[in-house]
Amino acid sequence: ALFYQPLINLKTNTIIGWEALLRWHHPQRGLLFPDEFIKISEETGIITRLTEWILRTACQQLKQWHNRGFTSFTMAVNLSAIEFQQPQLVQLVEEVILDTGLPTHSLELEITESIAMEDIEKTKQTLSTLSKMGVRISIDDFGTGYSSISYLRQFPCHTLKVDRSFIIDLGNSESADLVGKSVINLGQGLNLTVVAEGVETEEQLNFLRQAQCDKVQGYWFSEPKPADEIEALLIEQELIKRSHQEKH
Ligand code: G
Ligand code: MN
Repeated sequence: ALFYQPLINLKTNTIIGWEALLRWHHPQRGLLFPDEFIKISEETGIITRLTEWILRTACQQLKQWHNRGFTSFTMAVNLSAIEFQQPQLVQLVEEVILDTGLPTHSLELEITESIAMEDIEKTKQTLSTLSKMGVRISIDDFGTGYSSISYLRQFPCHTLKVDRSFIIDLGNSESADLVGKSVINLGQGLNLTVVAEGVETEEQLNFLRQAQCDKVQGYWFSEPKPADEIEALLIEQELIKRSHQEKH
């Protein structure tokens, strides 16, 4: 199943997009997270069909929300190393975009910095093809893996997602604040949109707002939820938008 977690624009305080997160309703073990089954799906080769299903389902869902009037929503989809390296990835993305009728810039693909750094030339090539199509690229879990800032500068990517380990102590520790602010500056200095992941408290949020972080994501606003539970959030958002329009 796909669950969806909202991304919030810190300037407008509104939902501007979603990240699709994979879950498995296991008959005996309950709800499983990707770290428990992605590896085996790669080893068994199921990953190819899984990737296609994820991309299709996420894009179809986004299209439905676009049809309801939320046309500025984006959808972020995570790619594992093997998924990113699949030779048919670009073709698959093209197909899904065509079939669902989504604007390409509504789709954001997330790869971790470690995946990006595995084969620099290949990464540059794939990212450049996807970027030229209009697809947006996020570097996920930034700050946890091995990465080179000089390469990051050369990649055609658009968004930096700062790992939650940088967020956890914000507002409570001077050194965490200093590092947090520096990472935000670094991302924005590279002309990237900066997303703070794993925002859980008001202190973190206040700090991030002051530090002019672009977007936030985390339990503070909402856990990842199945599509049918998102209805309430959308209604709320619609009401907020309407009351803003009435004021202006
Ligand atoms: O690697 P990536 O950043 O895509 O991982 C997303 C994972 O983080 C999801 O499984 C999601 O459930 C989890 N997550 C989302 N928001 C929060 C949060 O605020 N706190 C914590 N601890 N985990 C979160
Ligand atoms: Mn992610």
